[in-house]
Amino acid sequence: MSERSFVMIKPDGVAAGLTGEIISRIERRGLQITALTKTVMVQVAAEEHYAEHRERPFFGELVEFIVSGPVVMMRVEGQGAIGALRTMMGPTDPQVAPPGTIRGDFALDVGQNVIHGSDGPESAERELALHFGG
Ligand code: IDP
Ligand code: MG
Repeated sequence: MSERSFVMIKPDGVAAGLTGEIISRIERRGLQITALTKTVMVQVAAEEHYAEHRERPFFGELVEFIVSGPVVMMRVEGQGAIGALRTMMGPTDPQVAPPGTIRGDFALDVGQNVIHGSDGPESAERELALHFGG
């Protein structure tokens, strides 16, 4: 079944020059990028994006990091896109992310783990509405 996901290359990934590599992996997997923009996210959008983590001790640091530089935001569509992208990203903590995953290949720190991808259909629709208006 075709799904839509919201994917974001975080400021560390953009700064490390990984935009092309990550877009290439998504395309080569057979997924469609149907919207794409490079921008510096405003504070309120970052807070809303990570609203589920508002009470976590790392929330302030997380929002500060996300607005610290340009990000590349995408709407990605295709069969099982949400799960396929989460598998390609690897686990949240790059220390346990296997080689071959984006986080396992390009990150070391849980706070700077290169990429975001929606964790389910509801968060995907919420995030796409927030950042792309749908
Ligand atoms: P996810 O990005 O794999 O979906 P979430 O649990 O939704 O992971 O957490 C959102 C983001 O918050 C993570 O990608 C990571 O950058 C950051 N984060 C999660 N846990 C920690 C932590 O324990 N310390 C610092 N940052 C964290
Ligand atoms: Mg998440």
